[in-house]
Amino acid sequence: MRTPRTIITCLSEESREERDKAIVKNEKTGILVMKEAIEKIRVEALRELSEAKDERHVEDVRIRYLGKKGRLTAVLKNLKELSPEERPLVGQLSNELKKELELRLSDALRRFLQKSRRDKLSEERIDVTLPGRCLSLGSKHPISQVTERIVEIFSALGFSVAEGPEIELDYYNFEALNIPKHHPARDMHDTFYITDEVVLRTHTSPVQVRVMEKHSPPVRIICPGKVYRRDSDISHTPMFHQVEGLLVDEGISFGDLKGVLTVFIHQMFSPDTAVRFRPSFFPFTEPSAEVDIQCVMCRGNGCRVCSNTGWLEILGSGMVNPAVFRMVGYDTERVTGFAFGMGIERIAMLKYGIDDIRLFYENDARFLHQF
Ligand code: 2NL
Repeated sequence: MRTPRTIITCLSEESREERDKAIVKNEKTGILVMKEAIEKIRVEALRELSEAKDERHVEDVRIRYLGKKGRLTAVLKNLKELSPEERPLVGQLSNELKKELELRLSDALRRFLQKSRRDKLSEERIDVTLPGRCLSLGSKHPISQVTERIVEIFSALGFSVAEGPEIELDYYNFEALNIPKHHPARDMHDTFYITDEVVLRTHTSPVQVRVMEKHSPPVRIICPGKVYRRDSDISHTPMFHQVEGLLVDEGISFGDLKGVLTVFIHQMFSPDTAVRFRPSFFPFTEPSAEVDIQCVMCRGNGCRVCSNTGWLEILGSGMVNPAVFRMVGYDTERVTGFAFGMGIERIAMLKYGIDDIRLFYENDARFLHQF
């Protein structure tokens, strides 16, 4: 058990002597008993206070000694039971002790408050030497990067960018492009139908039809954007991106088509890439050609990517079918034009050597940050 190191007294030496004399005088009246009782309260209160662990304990001591039902309060309440001579002496002693205890209690309380404030501050201390947290920056999606590059190349060749709705009328998506009612492309299994007359566009050609309806030739546009088909495997997703191009003017020939697309391929891949035009069929072009490039992986020697042919198909093209021009009111005697279309995912996969189209849509930052 610890005893308090300092004893606070509110009495001067002279008054202490006077009091002791008075106590001796009143010895027979039992005042000594009272003095001892008060001293006992004092010793016990101070001991308890010295053992207090926190503010709550201090408050507890205050209540038990100085509170309404406290031990010292009880002594003061009973003063009236004493004789008139005894009363002032005991009263003085009790008041002294009361003052002393109040002082010690507020002292202890202040010490605990300071300590908890110090503890809180050191808990909250910031280590300014720690390295900062890095902001993780995003990067442009490879599909956006490839789209921007395609737009850049065709812009330099004098093409403008045109955009249009992704939810499209059957008329613009099929009818105006000379795709007849029972063509396989219109099948419920290949197209997302909203209603009988409304579809999710399956290519960006309807944008070109809308531009031709509004503007007379010459027209030089490319139409990048999202398109939708009911397809899903390692090389197909229900939504993908396409760029289509259209050039209409007087005297446009298949030679112009070959020249423009060859320049595009040489700028998109490398100037020494071999290009091949292969006959094909599309309802909206006549004649039509599939465009192949020398395999970018094996440089034409044959590999898994080109199925050992040495060639990769990268776009479809052709001279615009006069039936399409008639739908938009163009004079087929005066103007001719060429058009082409390519899948951006396919171009990006070939350019970066990616073998699964689904990687573009998983949003795995480790994949996306590589481009
Ligand atoms: C492909 C083939 C092609 C077109 C798209 C087109 C647009 C109009 C008129 C005529 Cl308005 N043609 N577009 C022409 C040939 C091919 O795309 O394989 N795309 C991924």
